[in-house]
Amino acid sequence: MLSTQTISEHASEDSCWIIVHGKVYDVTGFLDEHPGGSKIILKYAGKDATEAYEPIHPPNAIIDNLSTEKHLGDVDPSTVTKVVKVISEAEKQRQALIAKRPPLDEILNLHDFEAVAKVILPDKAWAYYSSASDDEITIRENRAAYQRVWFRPRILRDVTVVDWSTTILGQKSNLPVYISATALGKLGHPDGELNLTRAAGKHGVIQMIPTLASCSFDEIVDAALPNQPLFLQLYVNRDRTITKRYVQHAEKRGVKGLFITVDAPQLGRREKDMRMKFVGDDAGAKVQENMSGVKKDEGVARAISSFIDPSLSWKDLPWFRSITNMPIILKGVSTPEDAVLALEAGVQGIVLSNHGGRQLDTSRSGLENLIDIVNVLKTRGPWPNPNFSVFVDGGVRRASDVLKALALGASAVGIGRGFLYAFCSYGEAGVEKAFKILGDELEMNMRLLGARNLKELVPEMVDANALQAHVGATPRDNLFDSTYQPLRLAEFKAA
Ligand code: 173
Repeated sequence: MLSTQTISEHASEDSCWIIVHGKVYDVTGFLDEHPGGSKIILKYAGKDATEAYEPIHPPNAIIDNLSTEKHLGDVDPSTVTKVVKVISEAEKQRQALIAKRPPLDEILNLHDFEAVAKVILPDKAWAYYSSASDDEITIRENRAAYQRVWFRPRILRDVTVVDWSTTILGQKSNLPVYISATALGKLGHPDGELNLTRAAGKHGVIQMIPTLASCSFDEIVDAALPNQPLFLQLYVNRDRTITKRYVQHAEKRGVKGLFITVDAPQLGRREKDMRMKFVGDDAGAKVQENMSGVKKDEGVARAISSFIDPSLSWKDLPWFRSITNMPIILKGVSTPEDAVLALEAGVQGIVLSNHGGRQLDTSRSGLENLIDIVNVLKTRGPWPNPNFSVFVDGGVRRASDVLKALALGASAVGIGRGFLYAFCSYGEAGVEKAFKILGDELEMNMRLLGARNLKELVPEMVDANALQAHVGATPRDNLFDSTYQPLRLAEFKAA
């Protein structure tokens, strides 16, 4: 056992020990390999790093990444000075607000979860989750696009019974919606992604596990019911042996689809996240003063994304096919040109996605791209193509959004933030409620639309003529609206 005194003597780049979950690790040789850079570890050199480690890393990350001789043993508890943790005023206020949340039965739609999450989340978490790239034009367009599509409902069709169940990549799903991957769930709730897994299991919904989940992959799979279908979102590592191990482990554990993210060779600049970086973090403030070379302009996401391989290309796809039998889906396709390349490459599907507006700003919405892409795919084989699924995500909050995307040819729709905010604000019960809301909305909208099942949703049920006209949805311009003074008009002379 090691005393805290001994540990604190290893607080430099030459010898860096840290404590995580009561165990001591020598991370000196790992400093340069840490995906988030060495400086962030050095902040905790010689000290307990558990609190900073927890929301960002799966529990086993440090054990798996360090060879056993670097596992130095337990901290001697008799040497630990119990610090009474001072709860900040801001945290006290936050807890008081959590206690005053609206009761769950007053939550009527997915927007409500978002409004509650904004109030009760720590600022850092809200900034990370809600932020999008640059001027945040695409994230707003993702919602606006759905508002430019109008329904053409059919009548007198005996809609007593309506059924919105489906299969997604051959897996039964009670909703034509899957839970899309969002990273770092523990920033927003202590149980992180497990809230989604448990609720999804109870309600027959499919969850896509994120590579950068706060919970470990195995914790998530262990929390699923036997035979509960799960998908995996993959960030491809520069070290392909790591990716291969990860993918093959996932397949062995029963994952039913591999969604390779292809729109993030570099992470977009999410300025709200970047501005939060060191705010309210005393240790961070010191680093900022004392250390040159700390990247002050990196938010949570960018700091931990350096392992992602920007060299990923079409040439890699045969390799993925050779290492797994799971269906392979490319997540982040935006053009008919790439949709055709994906079809020709023999993958099993694509997700029309702009990464929730977090990557290339002013890229178009998945919904708008769906129209062009379906038109081209129709000329390249059977439609719908049972061997090639087209999914859409981004901005989906209402069943009416879901129905519009399905009518225009989507196989199913992904929702990321909608479910994320449901668990941030109400845990697992929030996610269950979100499923219930979507089911109720689907039932009503399908009756009113005259579609008794998802097959009866046809392109003629929507008017998408305005979709490609971006007028009317011109977003606010932050520079002109917030910083510049308004133009002045001619003024009368003072009397
Ligand atoms: O959108 C994201 O924030 C994201 O995909 C990501 C990527 C790398 C690290 C953390 C999150």
